[in-house]
Amino acid sequence: MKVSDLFVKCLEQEGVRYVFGVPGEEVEDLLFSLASSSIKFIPTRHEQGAAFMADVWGRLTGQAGVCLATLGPGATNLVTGVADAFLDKSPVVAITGQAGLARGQRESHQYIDIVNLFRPITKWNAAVRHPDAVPEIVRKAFKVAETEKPGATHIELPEDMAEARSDRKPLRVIRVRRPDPDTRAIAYAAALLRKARKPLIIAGNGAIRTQASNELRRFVRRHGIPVVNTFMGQGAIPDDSPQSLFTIGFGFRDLVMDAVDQADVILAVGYDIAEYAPKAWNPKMNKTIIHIDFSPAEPYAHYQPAVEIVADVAAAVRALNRRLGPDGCRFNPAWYAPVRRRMQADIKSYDLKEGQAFTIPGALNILREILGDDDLLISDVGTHKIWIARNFPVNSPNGCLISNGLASMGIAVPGAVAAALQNPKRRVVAATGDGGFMMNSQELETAKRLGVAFTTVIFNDNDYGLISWKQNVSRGKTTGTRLTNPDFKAYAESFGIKGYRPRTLAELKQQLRAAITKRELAVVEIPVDPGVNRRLTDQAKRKGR
Ligand SMILES: Cc1ncc(C[n+]2csc(CCOP(=O)(O)OP(=O)(O)O)c2C)c(N)n1
Repeated sequence: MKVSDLFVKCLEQEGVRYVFGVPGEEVEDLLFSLASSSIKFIPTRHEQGAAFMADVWGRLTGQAGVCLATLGPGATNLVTGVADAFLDKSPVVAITGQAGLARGQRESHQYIDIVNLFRPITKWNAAVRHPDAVPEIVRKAFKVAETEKPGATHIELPEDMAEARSDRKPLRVIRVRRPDPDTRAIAYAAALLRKARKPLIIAGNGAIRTQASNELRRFVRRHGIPVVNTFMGQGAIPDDSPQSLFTIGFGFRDLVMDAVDQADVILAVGYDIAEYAPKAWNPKMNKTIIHIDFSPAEPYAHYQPAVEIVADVAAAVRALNRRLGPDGCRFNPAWYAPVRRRMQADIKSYDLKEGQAFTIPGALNILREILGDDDLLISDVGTHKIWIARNFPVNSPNGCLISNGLASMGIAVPGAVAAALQNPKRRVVAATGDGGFMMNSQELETAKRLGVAFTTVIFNDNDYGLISWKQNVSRGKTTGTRLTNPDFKAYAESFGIKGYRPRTLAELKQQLRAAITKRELAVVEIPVDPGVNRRLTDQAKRKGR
């Protein structure tokens, strides 16, 4: 069989449904093999869009999303999305073409060393150097990408290999059982929690994968321990439960720190230090830390666990729950209730009033009312990401996706394409700044062509707002951030997509609802007043947080 056909058979064996990418001459064989398979190749308008689609697909399904690019510029365009998957722990397999082996030794048209380029941003990568190696290489790429902690892998398929022949078959795919937690580690962790006066759970990215969030919910309900989520751990327990203290991870001392400061024992569940450095919540290095994760803790001065439970997160939480028994914790659960009340009142205080300029947190309160718990908000990166993490309560795992490892702008629109494709029944909103929107807005055409439906909400401040916010805090002035923008409504309409630009509060409410409930592609431009940002950080400073 032709190697490109064998390669695609291996992808089918892995359960791949879509390959996102941009074609090129060097991937021609692969494209034609895909065309005669059960897998759909989705041409995107930029390889970065393809990589972000694969990234979000992987995050939502736990199965590797696949992106494809040609050699040279195609591969370099994939880099940001692949790096995002790498740091955000999202399973992705990136495939790139390459020139035939006969010309790799000299300077040559579009030839760069892609394998070395991708090495630092992948868990594993390899080039196909022998036709018979394809089944093992493809299996390994998927296995490594999907094994905890998930991430990106990369395969290079040179054009001469793609047209060679092999009689090999795809390898079998079997689920790897993850290790059970060590009983002595569980006993020690339980003893620490029994003695704790103010225990607190930090739920990270790993707490929303697999069954972990179900187990965590049971654990929290039984023991009453409060939970803070990292940006990527949102929804690990529902924010409407009395134990939720919403989100940590801000670059300033927010209300949540009133609880974090008091906590004596921290139970870190699936927490990734790439997301939020422990120095921020353990500055004096005096907290007792229990680490539960799929892998051992990264050596870090401010994160030296008293015990590390390295196992399947769900199994570890379940075992700890059993070990503690029904009344294993003896702390007074009233300690954190006032913090939660203050946080809830604060979110409500941003409700917009007629005549007032629109703000991001005000618009988020409206969005929260429109979207159900099982719908999905995908955040881009900017001011709005901070507000979404802080002011948008999430009640289901993956109810809100935020890129917070690499934290790359431009993910929301392509991410929404993948999410809408993955579950057409769920309502999806891509929330973005004007800066991030313009980085990958071309993927609206991909969405239109695919016939998927989602709403893009652009918070427009004609500025790289988060950078201005930070510059203003540190220097009292800004530079290099101001932008001008196209007419976003007309821009959307030029794609054949419904565009909205509300001017009054009544219009904002009505147009957001119309856009989201109509189940069609829509773009809503919300002009926003950035003054609210500065007030938040000033207020945090004044309170000495
Ligand atoms: C690809 C990429 N480039 C640059 C940055 C640095 N950065 C972080 S936020 C931001 C500004 C975002 O502006 P915009 O999308 O308009 O959102 P806003 O902050 O105004 O809500 C920049 C430039 C980044 N995170 N990602």
